[in-house]
Amino acid sequence: MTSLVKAAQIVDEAARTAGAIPQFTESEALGVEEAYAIQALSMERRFARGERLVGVKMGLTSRAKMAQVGVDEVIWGRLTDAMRLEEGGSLSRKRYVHPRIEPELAFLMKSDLSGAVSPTEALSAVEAIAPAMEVIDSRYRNFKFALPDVIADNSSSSGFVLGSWARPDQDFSNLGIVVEVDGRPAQIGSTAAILGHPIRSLVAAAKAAAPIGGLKAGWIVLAGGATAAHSLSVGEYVRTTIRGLGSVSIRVAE
Ligand code: OOG
Ligand code: MG
Repeated sequence: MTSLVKAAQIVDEAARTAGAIPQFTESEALGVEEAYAIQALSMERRFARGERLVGVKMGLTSRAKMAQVGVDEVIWGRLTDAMRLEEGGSLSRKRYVHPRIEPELAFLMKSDLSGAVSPTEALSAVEAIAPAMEVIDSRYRNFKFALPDVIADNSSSSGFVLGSWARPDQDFSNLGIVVEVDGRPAQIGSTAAILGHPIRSLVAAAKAAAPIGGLKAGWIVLAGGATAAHSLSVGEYVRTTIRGLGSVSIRVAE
């Protein structure tokens, strides 16, 4: 069996060099706890190269996302400063294996939050919310994986772009979402698709992050894609608008 350290090196190298790898679960048994240990070890390698932890991403928090990848458990991963893309800027297609983009709602934390919390407690720890997009890029061939594989691979997280921050004391339970590609609607949805209300994703994040010390003030939390993800091609201009919160966009360069 591949050691956790070796597996962490494999996923980290795949992410760093944009090379596809076979799924671990194709050739060996891998548990969810071991998978999170691999994720932690692989991210340690990035931190050793100078990247900084800036938050967490929640994944598979909507039916559309679960159906697209055939995994139906909520997962989480780590966000680093190096993964942040400039709003209205561009991403380089060749730095990814087979990138997809998805609409997200981002939380900016005002205070620490950890463990079992209520939606009200979670909301009072939020400084601001923003429309966002996440670039996901499974390091596994054909974007195919089982639950432990995707967890080990930092839950496919590869980049994120944030729109303008807005006050959290507004009703964001059911805001319309449109993802446009070159001006044409590619995905349509609602924030309600995220566990019924995006705040539930923050509740889940506080619980998930408890073993690593919980969510910290200043961190960003991505609530999870509200629609299926869109596969990116060079030249595309993608813009996500969340009704009442504004837009966020990115261009795909070579
Ligand atoms: C897994 C990551 C899921 C989300 O927002 O649901 C995710 C994947 O789709 O590759 O980021
Ligand atoms: Mg996502």
